Amino acid sequence: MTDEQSLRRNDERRLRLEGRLPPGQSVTLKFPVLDLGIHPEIDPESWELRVFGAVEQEIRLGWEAFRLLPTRKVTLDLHCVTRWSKFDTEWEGVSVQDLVKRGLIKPLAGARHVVQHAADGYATNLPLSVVLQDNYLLAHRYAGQPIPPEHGFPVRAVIGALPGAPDVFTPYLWKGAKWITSLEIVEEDRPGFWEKNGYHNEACARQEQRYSER
Ligand SMILES: Nc1nc2c(c(=O)[nH]1)N[C@H]1C(S)=C(S)[C@@H](COP(=O)(O)O)O[C@H]1N2
Ligand SMILES: [Mo]
Repeated sequence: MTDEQSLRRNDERRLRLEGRLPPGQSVTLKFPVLDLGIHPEIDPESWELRVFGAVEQEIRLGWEAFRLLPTRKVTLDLHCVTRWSKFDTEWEGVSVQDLVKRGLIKPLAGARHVVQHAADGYATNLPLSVVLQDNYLLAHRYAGQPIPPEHGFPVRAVIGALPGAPDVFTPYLWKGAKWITSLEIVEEDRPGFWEKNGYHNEACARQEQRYSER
């Protein structure tokens, strides 16, 4: 067994004991890249994040405006539906909860869901209540560096488990759009790319909601 393999096995034993390894998952120390195969090259200067739909007023935040927003640093355990989990990943970025609190985003009374759209044509949906949780972030930094291009530069949505907060709902990693360009707030839920293609709409990692029953 190589050093890396034994390190991984020790981690896996510890994380399982700590109750942090969801059923059917195993530990990876690498950071696999999973997507539709298109890696858009985005110039931050021309990037913008649009928030539209069931909101009092549509907003567009360019890179400079985005970078002036308050940020949070969050440590997340990432769970991918393809069965790898990566623990204690460090992200910095903007919390949608903070944007709502500051009145920058004003969801209409009937707003219930959010469709995240990305520059490669990908989309994924989440309940608005989940997007407002502490474990959902519009991240512009990973591990103290700008997000690597293949992981979503300049800004990606990321969602994972908060170590020590097992009761916070945590879906699989596909529920965060890399190269994010807009958040569409909607009243009626609308499935995204994988949700239309057989994956579970809620996607709770702890409950192993991988595929839809339909
Ligand atoms: N824009 C975009 N975001 C995406 C995807 C994609 O194809 N395009 N794939 C999703 C899937 S299926 C997974 S598992 C994660 C993988 O993130 P990673 O490549 O940083 O590991 O990104 C999610 N976000
Ligand atoms: Mo995935």
